[in-house]
Amino acid sequence: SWARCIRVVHTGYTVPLQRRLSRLSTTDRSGIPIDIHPEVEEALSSGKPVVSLETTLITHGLPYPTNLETGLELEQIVKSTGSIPATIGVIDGRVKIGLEKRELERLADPDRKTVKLSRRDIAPALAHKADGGTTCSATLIFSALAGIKVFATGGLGGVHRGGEISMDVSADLHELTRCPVGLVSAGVKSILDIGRTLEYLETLGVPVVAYGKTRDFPAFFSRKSGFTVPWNVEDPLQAAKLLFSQGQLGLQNGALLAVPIPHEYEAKGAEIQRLVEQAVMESEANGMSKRGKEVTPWLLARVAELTKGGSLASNLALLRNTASVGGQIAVQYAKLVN
Ligand code: PSU
Ligand code: MN
Repeated sequence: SWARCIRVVHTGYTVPLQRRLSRLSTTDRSGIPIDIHPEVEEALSSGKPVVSLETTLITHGLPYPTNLETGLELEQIVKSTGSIPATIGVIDGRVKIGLEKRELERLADPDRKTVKLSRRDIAPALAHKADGGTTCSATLIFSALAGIKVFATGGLGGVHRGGEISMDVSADLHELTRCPVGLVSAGVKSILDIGRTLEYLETLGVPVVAYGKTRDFPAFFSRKSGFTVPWNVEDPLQAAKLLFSQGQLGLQNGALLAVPIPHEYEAKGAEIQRLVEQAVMESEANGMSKRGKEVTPWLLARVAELTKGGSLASNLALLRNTASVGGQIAVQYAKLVN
């Protein structure tokens, strides 16, 4: 019936999806190269809250061993909210929804070759039996496939500075039009053109929602970017309701929930931003800005260097914060569904 179709679309946890999940997890029989961690599968099939986490941050975003420690810590933070974490990545050409500790260690190992995977890279990486870290775009895809409704990370990709000429626009943005997932982040990275990123999200029809009693769109290291957005949600329940009604209407897009970095890091934000500008200028002078998917990791590493690790502390703080907020939203979402 129509009502039932709607329910299937918006819960993501009802019969057809169950069937899809079980097909995916019996990979030996079906040959589909996805493994869902038993803990995640149990949570999904019993309607428990689940939050996905990405791995490009581990493979290309943070230095070793902070990357590994952070990956493990974010899982613990999600757990402490009552949600089940599902860290997503690619190991030996198989998509993993929920990683074992040794798999996370393998992705975090700087001596191993891992690739950065956005949508276009997924199938080639699988064909090559590669290991890879999933960007927001790839993580959104696999979250949607598994029926995970909330995904927490640091910063969404976006329109790069000069993107109107270079057309360097992250695949993350389009992915939010086809994955019904709430992406919880501290906005977009301040290495980007934030104004154009917001314009593009508007064109794509993706809700951009500030989290808290503010309409300021955060800029990763700072609580304010100078841009405001038309909507905010004040608490996890309101965020969950937004995602829930999007699903009830059968809208297939996701939403960006922008959570500002904790207040304590605000003062440092301005100083970091100055060095972000320097890093962006350097990338234009040395040609890095024209090197496709290498640009973002290069800029993040350069900013960490210029700030003598100061940006790293802020990055970790905002990641912990979004993992916690994501966990709380997923808990409320599960209550709405069940
Ligand atoms: N923000 C960070 N660290 C990161 C990223 C974002 O603080 O590592 C990653 C995310 O995985 C995001 C990706 O999806 O960078 C965007 O890369 P690009 O700009 O090449 O699309
Ligand atoms: Mn790019």
